[in-house]
Amino acid sequence: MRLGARTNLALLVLLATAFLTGWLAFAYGTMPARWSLVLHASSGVAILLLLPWKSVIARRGLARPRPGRRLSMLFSALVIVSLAAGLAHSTGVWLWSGPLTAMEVHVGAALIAVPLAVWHVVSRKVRLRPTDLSRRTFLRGAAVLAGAVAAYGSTELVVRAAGLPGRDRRFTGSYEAGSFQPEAMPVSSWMFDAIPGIDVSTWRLALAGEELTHADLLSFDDSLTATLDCTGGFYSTQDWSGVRLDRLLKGSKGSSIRVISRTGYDRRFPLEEAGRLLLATRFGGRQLDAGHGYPARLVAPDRRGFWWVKWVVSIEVDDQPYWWQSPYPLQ
Ligand code: HEM
Ligand code: HEM
Ligand SMILES: Nc1nc2c(c(=O)[nH]1)N[C@H]1C(S)=C(S)[C@@H](COP(=O)(O)O)O[C@H]1N2
Ligand SMILES: [Mo]
Repeated sequence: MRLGARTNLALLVLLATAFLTGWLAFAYGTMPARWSLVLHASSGVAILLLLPWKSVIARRGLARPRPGRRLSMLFSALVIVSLAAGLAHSTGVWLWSGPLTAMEVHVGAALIAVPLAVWHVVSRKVRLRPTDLSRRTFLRGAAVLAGAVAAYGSTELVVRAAGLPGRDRRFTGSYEAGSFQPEAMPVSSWMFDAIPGIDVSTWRLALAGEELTHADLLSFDDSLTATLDCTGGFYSTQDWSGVRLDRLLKGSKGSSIRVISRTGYDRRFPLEEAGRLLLATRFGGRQLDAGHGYPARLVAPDRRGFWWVKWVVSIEVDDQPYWWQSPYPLQ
């Protein structure tokens, strides 16, 4: 009984940690992503390690004729799908089927599981006693975590020793795809944005009261090599060219830059970053194609793919702080 309460409590902490560190990893295109993922993967593996104990609790629970048992089964299935897809992605044994990547299945199943997890925990009260929060419990918790870090470390060693595709992933966990081969670069979107049909003869870039045509943009030739790292689990490095935003914005005053797509999708950046942002019209020496953001798309080095706004129609500078936006796009 007590063991049951502690197991459930440990699962609660681990589920919350996995969920938060998963999103934290997505917030970075730089090294903090790696540390978030070490914690993430360890808590994920710890959940896996506790499942034999949890199955004893579950069997007991299922024996009671309590309403909502089916929802608990659905919740279990989603957690198992998420765990399996996470491991499939990290080892590389399965990376996609049809339109979905293993990473999308991993995150999608976890997202659908959230309301069920809340319901599961709220409707099944775990009665804690003071002794459950003793030094001993704390030490056991630490032991579970240490075991999980070790288990995660060993999965990484197995991936390398067995030469599984997972050994070639980047520090964000993403796999290389079509680098320096624009025609082989995957096309992706954050959620459901469809590729708009854009006629360049009427397309204009709205820029602080001014309007630029596609031909105006093509007269610039700023270049940089940068890696687009999609949270869907792939990355692709290309030579991009177009125009740097500091050149377009010529000393505009304000605190942030808002880059807006034809589809309505938008992201805000600190104004100081203008010199590192490129509005690209070409990649790999050829024109962008519709899927990759033609006629112009943002290149945001060291930021995850969702910052790389495609089909840009407008760039604004104003006083709103850049962090005053949803941390992840909502469309
Ligand atoms: C990996 C995550 C989890 C899975 C897959 C899972 C699954 C299940 C299943 C299938 C049952 C049996 C059916 C039922 O009683 O509804 C159950 C029972 C239960 N679960 Fe969970 N659960 C998880 C996490 C949690 C957490 C975080 C808590 C609370 C903090 C919790 C508390 C309980 C309780 C109190 C029972 C009832 C046990 C009994 O009646 O003897 N579970 N769980
Ligand atoms: C129920 C919640 C979740 C659980 C239990 C879970 C568990 C896992 C596990 C076991 C792995 C494989 C770890 C390994 O390399 O051995 C993994 C990988 C990963 N998860 Fe999750 N995860 C959850 C939710 C999320 C969410 C919500 C996100 C993002 C928003 C996310 C992002 C990732 C990423 C990027 C990887 C790849 C790490 C790598 O390949 O190095 N996860 N997860
Ligand atoms: N307008 C718009 N731009 C967007 C997105 C979107 O959904 N709509 N998705 C972003 C995401 S999540 C990624 S990973 C990249 C994908 O760029 P690619 O299709 O050139 O690989 O575009 C970004 N720009
Ligand atoms: Mo993405």
